[in-house]
Amino acid sequence: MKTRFSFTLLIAVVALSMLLSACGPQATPVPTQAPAAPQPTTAPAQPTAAPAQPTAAATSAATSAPAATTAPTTAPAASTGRVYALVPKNLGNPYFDTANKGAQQAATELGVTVNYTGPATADATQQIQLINSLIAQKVSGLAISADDADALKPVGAQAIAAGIPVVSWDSAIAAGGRTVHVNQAEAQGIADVQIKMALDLTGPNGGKIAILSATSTAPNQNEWIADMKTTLQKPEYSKLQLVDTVYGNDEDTKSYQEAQGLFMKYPDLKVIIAPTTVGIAAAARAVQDGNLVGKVFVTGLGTPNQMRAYVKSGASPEFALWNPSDLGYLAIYTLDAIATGKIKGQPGDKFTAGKLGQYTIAQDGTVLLGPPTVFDKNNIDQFNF
Ligand code: RAM
Repeated sequence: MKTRFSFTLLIAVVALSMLLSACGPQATPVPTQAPAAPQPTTAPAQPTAAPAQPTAAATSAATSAPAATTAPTTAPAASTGRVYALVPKNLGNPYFDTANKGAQQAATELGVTVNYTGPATADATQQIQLINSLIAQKVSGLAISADDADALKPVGAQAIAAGIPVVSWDSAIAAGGRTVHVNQAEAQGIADVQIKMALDLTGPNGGKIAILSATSTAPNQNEWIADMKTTLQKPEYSKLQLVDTVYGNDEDTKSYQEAQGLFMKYPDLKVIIAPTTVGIAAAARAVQDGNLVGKVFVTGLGTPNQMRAYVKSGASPEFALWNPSDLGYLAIYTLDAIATGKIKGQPGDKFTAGKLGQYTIAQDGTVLLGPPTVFDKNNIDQFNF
Protein backbone atom coordinates (compact mmCIF):
# COMPACT_ATOMS: atom_id res chain seq x y z
CA MET A 1 0.00 0.00 0.00
CA LYS A 2 2.79 2.31 1.09
CA THR A 3 4.93 1.27 -1.90
CA ARG A 4 1.99 1.84 -4.20
CA PHE A 5 1.44 5.28 -2.68
CA SER A 6 5.15 6.15 -3.11
CA PHE A 7 5.10 4.87 -6.69
CA THR A 8 1.98 6.89 -7.51
CA LEU A 9 3.57 9.92 -5.89
CA LEU A 10 6.76 9.39 -7.88
CA ILE A 11 4.77 9.25 -11.12
CA ALA A 12 2.87 12.38 -10.10
CA VAL A 13 6.11 14.23 -9.27
CA VAL A 14 7.72 13.19 -12.57
CA ALA A 15 4.60 14.20 -14.52
CA LEU A 16 4.45 17.52 -12.69
CA SER A 17 8.12 18.26 -13.26
CA MET A 18 7.70 17.49 -17.00
CA LEU A 19 4.76 19.85 -17.06
CA LEU A 20 6.71 22.53 -15.23
CA SER A 21 9.74 22.22 -17.45
CA ALA A 22 7.36 22.53 -20.40
CA CYS A 23 5.76 25.76 -19.25
CA GLY A 24 7.43 27.31 -16.20
CA PRO A 25 11.02 28.12 -17.02
CA GLN A 26 10.29 29.20 -20.59
CA ALA A 27 8.22 32.12 -19.42
CA THR A 28 9.35 35.49 -20.75
CA PRO A 29 12.11 36.85 -18.54
CA VAL A 30 10.71 39.26 -15.99
CA PRO A 31 11.87 42.81 -16.59
CA THR A 32 14.38 44.35 -14.23
CA GLN A 33 12.57 45.49 -11.12
CA ALA A 34 13.19 47.71 -8.16
CA PRO A 35 14.36 45.31 -5.45
CA ALA A 36 11.55 43.82 -3.38
CA ALA A 37 8.94 46.37 -4.50
CA PRO A 38 5.94 44.57 -6.00
CA GLN A 39 5.87 45.21 -9.74
CA PRO A 40 3.74 43.85 -12.54
CA THR A 41 5.32 40.80 -14.16
CA THR A 42 3.59 41.61 -17.40
CA ALA A 43 1.98 44.76 -18.68
CA PRO A 44 -1.34 45.44 -16.94
CA ALA A 45 -4.42 44.69 -19.05
CA GLN A 46 -5.78 48.20 -18.75
CA PRO A 47 -3.15 50.59 -17.51
CA THR A 48 -4.49 53.68 -15.82
CA ALA A 49 -3.89 56.90 -17.69
CA ALA A 50 -1.82 58.53 -14.99
CA PRO A 51 0.34 56.41 -12.72
CA ALA A 52 -1.08 56.53 -9.21
CA GLN A 53 0.98 57.76 -6.32
CA PRO A 54 2.51 54.86 -4.45
CA THR A 55 1.02 54.33 -1.01
CA ALA A 56 3.14 54.94 2.07
CA ALA A 57 3.78 51.22 2.35
CA ALA A 58 4.78 50.90 -1.30
CA THR A 59 7.11 53.85 -1.02
CA SER A 60 8.76 52.42 2.01
CA ALA A 61 9.16 49.11 0.16
CA ALA A 62 11.06 50.95 -2.52
CA THR A 63 13.27 52.86 -0.12
CA SER A 64 14.08 50.19 2.43
CA ALA A 65 14.61 47.29 0.07
CA PRO A 66 18.08 45.82 -0.13
CA ALA A 67 20.26 47.42 -2.79
CA ALA A 68 21.13 45.32 -5.80
CA THR A 69 24.86 44.72 -5.89
CA THR A 70 25.02 42.77 -9.14
CA ALA A 71 23.41 43.06 -12.53
CA PRO A 72 20.25 40.95 -12.84
CA THR A 73 20.84 37.47 -14.26
CA THR A 74 18.04 36.17 -16.41
CA ALA A 75 19.87 33.96 -18.90
CA PRO A 76 19.29 30.23 -18.29
CA ALA A 77 22.29 28.68 -16.52
CA ALA A 78 23.70 25.26 -17.41
CA SER A 79 22.03 22.46 -15.46
CA THR A 80 23.72 21.66 -12.16
CA GLY A 81 21.69 18.52 -11.42
CA ARG A 82 20.37 19.99 -8.17
CA VAL A 83 16.67 19.26 -7.59
CA TYR A 84 14.68 21.22 -5.02
CA ALA A 85 11.07 20.84 -3.91
CA LEU A 86 8.87 23.91 -3.45
CA VAL A 87 6.08 22.86 -1.06
CA PRO A 88 3.08 25.21 -0.58
CA LYS A 89 0.51 24.88 2.21
CA ASN A 90 -1.82 23.44 -0.41
CA LEU A 91 -2.19 23.26 -4.18
CA GLY A 92 -4.83 25.19 -6.13
CA ASN A 93 -4.16 28.57 -4.50
CA PRO A 94 -3.20 31.35 -6.97
CA TYR A 95 -0.98 32.92 -4.29
CA PHE A 96 1.24 29.84 -4.21
CA ASP A 97 1.03 29.41 -7.99
CA THR A 98 2.45 32.93 -8.32
CA ALA A 99 5.21 32.11 -5.82
CA ASN A 100 6.04 29.10 -8.00
CA LYS A 101 6.45 31.39 -11.05
CA GLY A 102 9.16 33.31 -9.20
CA ALA A 103 10.72 30.04 -8.02
CA GLN A 104 10.85 28.75 -11.61
CA GLN A 105 12.54 31.95 -12.73
CA ALA A 106 15.17 31.48 -10.01
CA ALA A 107 15.56 27.84 -11.09
CA THR A 108 16.25 28.89 -14.68
CA GLU A 109 18.82 31.44 -13.57
CA LEU A 110 20.55 29.01 -11.21
CA GLY A 111 20.44 25.95 -13.50
CA VAL A 112 18.51 23.88 -10.95
CA THR A 113 15.18 22.04 -11.07
CA VAL A 114 12.36 23.12 -8.76
CA ASN A 115 9.47 20.68 -8.42
CA TYR A 116 6.29 22.32 -7.14
CA THR A 117 4.47 19.75 -5.06
CA GLY A 118 2.10 20.06 -2.11
CA PRO A 119 -0.86 18.59 -0.24
CA ALA A 120 -4.37 18.88 -1.69
CA THR A 121 -5.63 20.66 1.44
CA ALA A 122 -3.81 22.85 3.96
CA ASP A 123 -3.19 19.95 6.31
CA ALA A 124 0.02 19.33 8.30
CA THR A 125 -0.32 15.52 8.35
CA GLN A 126 -0.48 15.36 4.54
CA GLN A 127 2.40 17.81 4.30
CA ILE A 128 4.58 15.70 6.63
CA GLN A 129 3.89 12.53 4.56
CA LEU A 130 4.92 14.38 1.42
CA ILE A 131 8.12 15.74 3.01
CA ASN A 132 9.05 12.25 4.25
CA SER A 133 8.76 10.98 0.71
CA LEU A 134 10.86 13.90 -0.63
CA ILE A 135 13.57 13.10 1.95
CA ALA A 136 13.51 9.45 0.79
CA GLN A 137 13.95 10.69 -2.79
CA LYS A 138 17.05 12.58 -1.60
CA VAL A 139 16.08 15.97 -3.02
CA SER A 140 18.83 18.59 -2.82
CA GLY A 141 16.78 20.97 -0.67
CA LEU A 142 13.29 21.76 0.60
CA ALA A 143 11.45 25.11 0.51
CA ILE A 144 8.26 24.78 2.58
CA SER A 145 5.31 27.01 3.54
CA ALA A 146 4.30 25.29 6.77
CA ASP A 147 0.77 24.20 7.68
CA ASP A 148 1.85 23.94 11.34
CA ALA A 149 5.05 25.35 12.88
CA ASP A 150 5.59 22.71 15.58
CA ALA A 151 4.15 19.66 13.81
CA LEU A 152 6.64 20.11 10.96
CA LYS A 153 9.66 20.66 13.21
CA PRO A 154 10.64 16.95 13.59
CA VAL A 155 10.43 16.19 9.85
CA GLY A 156 12.36 19.39 9.09
CA ALA A 157 15.05 18.38 11.61
CA GLN A 158 15.16 14.91 10.04
CA ALA A 159 15.79 16.43 6.59
CA ILE A 160 18.57 18.65 7.95
CA ALA A 161 20.16 15.65 9.69
CA ALA A 162 20.06 13.84 6.35
CA GLY A 163 22.03 16.73 4.77
CA ILE A 164 19.00 18.31 3.07
CA PRO A 165 18.74 22.05 3.81
CA VAL A 166 15.28 23.31 4.73
CA VAL A 167 14.10 26.84 4.00
CA SER A 168 10.63 27.67 5.27
CA TRP A 169 9.02 30.57 3.43
CA ASP A 170 5.69 32.42 3.82
CA SER A 171 4.65 30.35 6.87
CA ALA A 172 7.45 29.34 9.22
CA ILE A 173 8.55 25.97 10.60
CA ALA A 174 9.62 26.41 14.23
CA ALA A 175 13.36 27.05 14.78
CA GLY A 176 15.18 23.71 14.89
CA GLY A 177 13.11 22.33 12.01
CA ARG A 178 14.42 24.73 9.39
CA THR A 179 17.77 26.12 8.34
CA VAL A 180 16.39 29.60 7.57
CA HIS A 181 12.92 31.20 7.30
CA VAL A 182 12.23 33.55 4.39
CA ASN A 183 9.72 36.05 5.71
CA GLN A 184 7.53 38.09 3.36
CA ALA A 185 7.35 41.14 5.66
CA GLU A 186 7.60 41.97 9.38
CA ALA A 187 4.63 40.33 11.17
CA GLN A 188 3.84 43.46 13.15
CA GLY A 189 3.89 45.54 9.96
CA ILE A 190 1.46 43.11 8.28
CA ALA A 191 -0.80 43.36 11.34
CA ASP A 192 -0.63 47.16 11.53
CA VAL A 193 -1.54 47.73 7.89
CA GLN A 194 -4.63 45.50 8.19
CA ILE A 195 -5.94 47.29 11.28
CA LYS A 196 -5.26 50.65 9.68
CA MET A 197 -7.26 49.61 6.59
CA ALA A 198 -10.12 48.40 8.83
CA LEU A 199 -10.34 51.84 10.47
CA ASP A 200 -10.17 53.51 7.04
CA LEU A 201 -13.21 51.44 6.07
CA THR A 202 -15.31 51.90 9.23
CA GLY A 203 -14.47 55.60 9.38
CA PRO A 204 -13.57 57.40 12.62
CA ASN A 205 -16.64 56.12 14.49
CA GLY A 206 -15.31 52.56 14.26
CA GLY A 207 -17.58 49.59 14.91
CA LYS A 208 -17.60 45.79 14.90
CA ILE A 209 -14.90 43.93 13.00
CA ALA A 210 -14.22 40.19 12.64
CA ILE A 211 -11.30 38.13 11.38
CA LEU A 212 -11.75 35.37 8.78
CA SER A 213 -8.50 33.41 8.83
CA ALA A 214 -7.01 30.35 7.08
CA THR A 215 -6.56 27.18 9.23
CA SER A 216 -6.45 27.45 13.01
CA THR A 217 -2.89 26.03 13.00
CA ALA A 218 -1.45 28.31 10.27
CA PRO A 219 1.77 29.74 11.75
CA ASN A 220 1.76 32.93 9.68
CA GLN A 221 -1.92 33.85 10.15
CA ASN A 222 -1.77 33.09 13.88
CA GLU A 223 1.22 35.37 14.33
CA TRP A 224 -0.50 38.18 12.39
CA ILE A 225 -3.73 37.76 14.39
CA ALA A 226 -1.83 37.95 17.70
CA ASP A 227 -0.09 41.10 16.44
CA MET A 228 -3.40 42.61 15.23
CA LYS A 229 -4.76 42.19 18.75
CA THR A 230 -1.75 44.12 20.05
CA THR A 231 -2.29 46.87 17.48
CA LEU A 232 -5.95 47.15 18.50
CA GLN A 233 -4.82 48.17 22.00
CA LYS A 234 -3.50 51.46 20.63
CA PRO A 235 -5.67 54.49 21.49
CA GLU A 236 -6.25 55.38 17.83
CA TYR A 237 -8.02 52.05 17.32
CA SER A 238 -10.15 52.13 20.50
CA LYS A 239 -13.37 52.41 18.46
CA LEU A 240 -12.74 49.14 16.61
CA GLN A 241 -14.36 46.20 18.37
CA LEU A 242 -13.06 42.75 17.39
CA VAL A 243 -16.08 40.46 17.91
CA ASP A 244 -14.97 37.11 16.43
CA THR A 245 -12.28 35.09 14.67
CA VAL A 246 -13.39 32.29 12.33
CA TYR A 247 -11.48 29.87 10.08
CA GLY A 248 -12.13 29.11 6.41
CA ASN A 249 -9.16 26.67 6.17
CA ASP A 250 -7.93 28.34 2.95
CA GLU A 251 -10.86 26.63 1.18
CA ASP A 252 -13.07 28.86 -0.94
CA THR A 253 -16.43 27.29 -0.01
CA LYS A 254 -15.77 27.10 3.72
CA SER A 255 -14.44 30.68 3.75
CA TYR A 256 -17.57 31.90 1.90
CA GLN A 257 -19.84 30.11 4.39
CA GLU A 258 -17.91 31.46 7.37
CA ALA A 259 -18.34 35.00 5.99
CA GLN A 260 -22.09 34.41 5.64
CA GLY A 261 -22.13 33.10 9.22
CA LEU A 262 -20.57 36.36 10.40
CA PHE A 263 -23.22 38.46 8.56
CA MET A 264 -25.98 36.45 10.30
CA LYS A 265 -24.41 36.52 13.76
CA TYR A 266 -23.45 40.21 13.71
CA PRO A 267 -26.03 42.19 11.68
CA ASP A 268 -24.13 45.42 12.41
CA LEU A 269 -20.73 44.04 11.40
CA LYS A 270 -18.72 46.71 9.56
CA VAL A 271 -15.50 44.99 8.43
CA ILE A 272 -14.13 41.51 7.83
CA ILE A 273 -10.34 41.31 7.91
CA ALA A 274 -9.19 38.17 6.05
CA PRO A 275 -5.39 37.75 6.35
CA THR A 276 -5.49 35.07 3.65
CA THR A 277 -5.78 35.39 -0.13
CA VAL A 278 -8.39 32.61 -0.23
CA GLY A 279 -10.51 34.04 2.60
CA ILE A 280 -10.50 37.65 1.39
CA ALA A 281 -11.71 36.77 -2.13
CA ALA A 282 -14.44 34.44 -0.78
CA ALA A 283 -15.62 37.03 1.79
CA ALA A 284 -15.75 39.82 -0.82
CA ARG A 285 -17.82 37.57 -3.08
CA ALA A 286 -20.17 36.80 -0.17
CA VAL A 287 -20.59 40.56 0.44
CA GLN A 288 -21.49 41.11 -3.22
CA ASP A 289 -23.81 38.10 -3.44
CA GLY A 290 -25.54 39.20 -0.23
CA ASN A 291 -26.07 42.77 -1.56
CA LEU A 292 -24.03 44.07 1.34
CA VAL A 293 -21.68 46.36 -0.61
CA GLY A 294 -21.36 49.61 1.33
CA LYS A 295 -22.60 47.98 4.55
CA VAL A 296 -19.89 45.38 5.19
CA PHE A 297 -16.36 45.95 3.87
CA VAL A 298 -13.72 43.29 3.36
CA THR A 299 -10.00 43.90 3.71
CA GLY A 300 -6.87 41.90 4.57
CA LEU A 301 -4.34 40.17 2.32
CA GLY A 302 -5.21 39.34 -1.28
CA THR A 303 -3.79 39.09 -4.79
CA PRO A 304 -4.60 41.98 -7.15
CA ASN A 305 -5.92 39.67 -9.86
CA GLN A 306 -8.37 37.95 -7.48
CA MET A 307 -9.45 41.22 -5.85
CA ARG A 308 -9.63 43.65 -8.80
CA ALA A 309 -13.40 43.27 -9.34
CA TYR A 310 -14.13 43.67 -5.62
CA VAL A 311 -12.03 46.83 -5.36
CA LYS A 312 -14.03 48.26 -8.26
CA SER A 313 -17.41 47.14 -6.87
CA GLY A 314 -16.61 48.60 -3.45
CA ALA A 315 -16.87 45.23 -1.65
CA SER A 316 -13.17 45.49 -0.80
CA PRO A 317 -11.92 49.04 -1.42
CA GLU A 318 -8.40 48.33 -0.11
CA PHE A 319 -6.22 45.38 0.84
CA ALA A 320 -2.51 44.60 1.06
CA LEU A 321 0.08 42.04 -0.03
CA TRP A 322 3.73 41.60 -0.96
CA ASN A 323 4.83 40.13 -4.29
CA PRO A 324 4.44 36.33 -3.96
CA SER A 325 6.56 35.79 -7.07
CA ASP A 326 9.48 37.61 -5.46
CA LEU A 327 8.96 35.52 -2.32
CA GLY A 328 9.24 32.23 -4.26
CA TYR A 329 12.28 33.60 -6.12
CA LEU A 330 14.00 34.61 -2.87
CA ALA A 331 13.19 31.25 -1.22
CA ILE A 332 14.96 29.35 -4.01
CA TYR A 333 17.99 31.68 -4.07
CA THR A 334 18.27 31.31 -0.27
CA LEU A 335 18.00 27.53 -0.47
CA ASP A 336 20.56 27.33 -3.28
CA ALA A 337 23.04 29.53 -1.39
CA ILE A 338 22.84 27.07 1.53
CA ALA A 339 22.77 23.88 -0.57
CA THR A 340 25.90 24.92 -2.50
CA GLY A 341 27.75 25.89 0.68
CA LYS A 342 27.98 29.58 -0.26
CA ILE A 343 26.51 30.27 3.18
CA LYS A 344 25.73 28.10 6.18
CA GLY A 345 22.43 29.82 6.92
CA GLN A 346 23.77 31.48 10.07
CA PRO A 347 22.79 34.97 11.30
CA GLY A 348 24.98 37.56 9.56
CA ASP A 349 25.51 35.43 6.43
CA LYS A 350 25.16 37.50 3.25
CA PHE A 351 24.16 36.28 -0.20
CA THR A 352 22.90 37.70 -3.48
CA ALA A 353 19.44 36.76 -4.73
CA GLY A 354 19.64 37.58 -8.46
CA LYS A 355 17.49 40.58 -9.44
CA LEU A 356 16.49 41.24 -5.81
CA GLY A 357 20.04 42.02 -4.72
CA GLN A 358 21.88 41.27 -1.50
CA TYR A 359 20.30 39.87 1.66
CA THR A 360 21.64 39.23 5.16
CA ILE A 361 20.30 36.56 7.52
CA ALA A 362 19.00 38.32 10.62
CA GLN A 363 19.77 37.38 14.24
CA ASP A 364 16.53 35.39 14.47
CA GLY A 365 17.49 33.21 11.49
CA THR A 366 15.14 34.91 9.02
CA VAL A 367 15.54 36.68 5.69
CA LEU A 368 13.13 39.55 5.09
CA LEU A 369 11.67 40.31 1.64
CA GLY A 370 10.26 43.78 2.43
CA PRO A 371 7.09 45.62 3.53
CA PRO A 372 3.66 44.95 1.98
CA THR A 373 1.98 47.19 -0.57
CA VAL A 374 -1.56 48.56 -0.17
CA PHE A 375 -3.78 48.17 -3.25
CA ASP A 376 -6.84 50.31 -4.00
CA LYS A 377 -8.67 51.66 -7.05
CA ASN A 378 -5.83 54.09 -7.77
CA ASN A 379 -3.10 51.51 -8.27
CA ILE A 380 -4.70 48.06 -8.70
CA ASP A 381 -4.50 48.12 -12.50
CA GLN A 382 -0.74 48.45 -12.33
CA PHE A 383 -0.41 44.94 -10.90
CA ASN A 384 -0.88 41.62 -12.62
CA PHE A 385 -0.46 38.64 -10.30
C1 RAM B 1 -2.94 32.43 1.69
C2 RAM B 1 -2.01 31.52 2.46
C3 RAM B 1 -0.62 32.11 2.61
C4 RAM B 1 -0.68 33.56 3.05
C5 RAM B 1 -1.53 34.36 2.11
C6 RAM B 1 -1.64 35.81 2.53
O1 RAM B 1 -2.69 32.33 0.32
O2 RAM B 1 -2.57 31.27 3.73
O3 RAM B 1 0.11 31.35 3.55
O4 RAM B 1 0.61 34.12 3.14
O5 RAM B 1 -2.84 33.79 2.10
